[in-house]
Amino acid sequence: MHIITTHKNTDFDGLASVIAGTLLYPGAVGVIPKAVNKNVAKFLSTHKTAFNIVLPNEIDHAAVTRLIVVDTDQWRRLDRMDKLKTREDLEIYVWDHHHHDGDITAAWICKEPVGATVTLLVREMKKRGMTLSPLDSTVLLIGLYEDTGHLSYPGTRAEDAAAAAYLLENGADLNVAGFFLDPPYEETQKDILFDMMKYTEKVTHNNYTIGINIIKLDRKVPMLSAIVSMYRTIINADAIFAIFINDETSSTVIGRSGVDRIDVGAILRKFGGGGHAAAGSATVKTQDYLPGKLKIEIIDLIKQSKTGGAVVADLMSYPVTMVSPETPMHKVRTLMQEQKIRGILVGEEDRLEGLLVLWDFKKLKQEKQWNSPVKAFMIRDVETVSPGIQPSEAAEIMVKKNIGHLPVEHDGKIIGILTRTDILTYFYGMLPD
Ligand SMILES: [Mn+2]
Repeated sequence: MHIITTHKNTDFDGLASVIAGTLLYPGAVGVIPKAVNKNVAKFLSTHKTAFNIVLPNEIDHAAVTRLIVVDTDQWRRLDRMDKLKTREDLEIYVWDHHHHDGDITAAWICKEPVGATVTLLVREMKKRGMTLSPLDSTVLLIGLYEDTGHLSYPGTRAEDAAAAAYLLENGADLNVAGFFLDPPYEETQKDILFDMMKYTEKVTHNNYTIGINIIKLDRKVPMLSAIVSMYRTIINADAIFAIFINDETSSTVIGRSGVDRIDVGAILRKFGGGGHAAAGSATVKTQDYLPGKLKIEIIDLIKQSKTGGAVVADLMSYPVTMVSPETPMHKVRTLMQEQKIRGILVGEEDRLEGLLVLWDFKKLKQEKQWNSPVKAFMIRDVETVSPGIQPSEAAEIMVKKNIGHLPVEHDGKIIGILTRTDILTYFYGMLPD
């Protein structure tokens, strides 16, 4: 017997990957853990019989000869599979997209950092030229959309979008997908959301705003992660960590991030949890961390994180070319052409007096003006920035003042120049080394 299973508290990517597995490995049975997320439970209540899936207690573990694990690579996350852990004759395959290394030793493994595990299985389906039913395509698309935030989370790869295209070609129904992905909020969820809004501690790190909440739950609330995601958008934070006190014994931290540089999964792994850069969670025992202590530890980890990002000094160009204010315009033009630069600083020694950009050449109306000194055409009121500020701050100054060149000043000296090109290069992820 061949079985395919996934992690407990199964989300749609886990379910979709199991169902995709039953299509890729004909004859294999999908085993869905007893504990599944609320929206997955809602989906299964009406769709279960359409798929070849059973519960862990419905299988004969002794008869299992091949175990296919999807969307995790950790034994502790599987439901009632411990009996298989020590079996030496068992063949194990793993399909996963999580960054960390788990403890399941597999004979064959497909592990790549795409946005959703189902993307990896879809790639194999495409390779085999398979066509899918609209129902299968729909559930696979729900998994893909849930894990990638409709292809919007920073961890989304081009291949995820290609997988979505394939599923839509095969008839995936966006109305059905939308129904299960954005379930209506009920009173309990609204109460939690209002509780969160009453007070959020905000921490600023490297120009990013991170919200932290501690909320006491008086009963089990489904869809907490959806509430946290929504809350992050409402308060416009770059990332959010919500600590939910379940009872005296444990708290659950749910983190969401909208920026690549705050890796929620990496932070929550320190507390025994996991996830991706954009989304993660951890359940923490009160005996290890009281909620207040947990909050302080999370803030510390955010502040220590090495992925703090570049500063202007990392992006600026140097050395800078500076000409004296008396330099004739024709010389300035030649210099800029030779050096292929669009702006040049004007000054003496360390004293910056002005800036001339390509655009200023348009001020020259007569040929003889090319013999005039640059000081007659330069911009005198030059904005400078310090090397330690964030690229986003510098970008904001450029936008506000509508300028494309910012001389970088340190201890009264001009040490470099930051241009729009430098900023664009940075924001499109091509940080020069
Ligand atoms: Mn996943």
